[in-house]
Amino acid sequence: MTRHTILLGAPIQTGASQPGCIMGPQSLRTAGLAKIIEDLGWQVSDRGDLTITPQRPTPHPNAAIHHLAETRAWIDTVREAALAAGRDCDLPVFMGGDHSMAAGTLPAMAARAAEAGRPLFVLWLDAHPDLHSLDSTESGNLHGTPMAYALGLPGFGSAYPANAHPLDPANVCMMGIRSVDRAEAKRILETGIEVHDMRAIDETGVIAPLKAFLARVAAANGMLHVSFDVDFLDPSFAPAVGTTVPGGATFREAHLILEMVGDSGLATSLDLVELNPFLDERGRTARVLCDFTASLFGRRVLDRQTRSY
Ligand code: 5AB
Ligand code: MN
Ligand code: MN
Ligand code: MN
Repeated sequence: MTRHTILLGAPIQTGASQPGCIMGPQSLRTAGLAKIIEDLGWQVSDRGDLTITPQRPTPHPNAAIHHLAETRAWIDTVREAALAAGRDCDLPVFMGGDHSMAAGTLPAMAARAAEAGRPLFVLWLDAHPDLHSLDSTESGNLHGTPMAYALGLPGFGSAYPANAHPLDPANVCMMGIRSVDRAEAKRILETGIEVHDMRAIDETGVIAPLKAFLARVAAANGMLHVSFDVDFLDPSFAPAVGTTVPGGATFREAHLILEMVGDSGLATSLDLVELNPFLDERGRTARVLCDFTASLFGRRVLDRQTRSY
């Protein structure tokens, strides 16, 4: 049976430190994302881009916070549309937009998993754990908060919507982490989230920890959401991101991770976030992301056309 994916654009940039992510979905479309997935035998529908209406500023006791009202509106809009897309296909692709998008997609995918009576697992590929609450963020950039919110951690008050389907921290696996703020480090210890930072990846490689995680997902008959932040990658080959951190995943590490996830057949949704085309070099980062997405959707070396960046 032909499998079906829905592409959904969420051009959010109010959560990021600098503008540009608003162009993320269009850059992925220009790089040919739909055709690349179609060529792998999937049915692809593009639902276009979501929008929000203008918002009045919302005051918050943490004066550092930027664009709370807009980001909140995006989260509500994304959650609803992501749940609908998730119900309507096998593996929706949510095209950001900055990572605050995941404060909508994660609860939506958790609700979808609950409807199916299955647990949700999350593979988090990022330089950062994004474990700030509204109370703890010092930069005030809300793309640093989606994981804390999705886990149902305190510090959000009523400024974000109530989270009816908090993730189980035992079902989260983070890879690529290399920039962690103090409040985030505390939460990693408190929640016991599995974190493979870049040092651990240097020591063990990606294969063993990823195999173990995928085996847990399979054993639990879990659904698997992959949240892919561009800054997971080393900025030397993926420059189109505002929050570059040196020492990121190599092309080969990232490629292997996405192929292994693809081989497992376990992935049921994907975020592609933080792509800032204003910072790209000749569309290079958008094309890299399309290639990794193709790996997750089943493309293998023998299917591949030679391509250079
Ligand atoms: B991203 C930082 N922790 O809170 C903060 O790119 C960075 O979605 C957040 O992972 C990075 O501003 C958020 C220093
Ligand atoms: Mn992130
Ligand atoms: Mn990041
Ligand atoms: Mn970022």
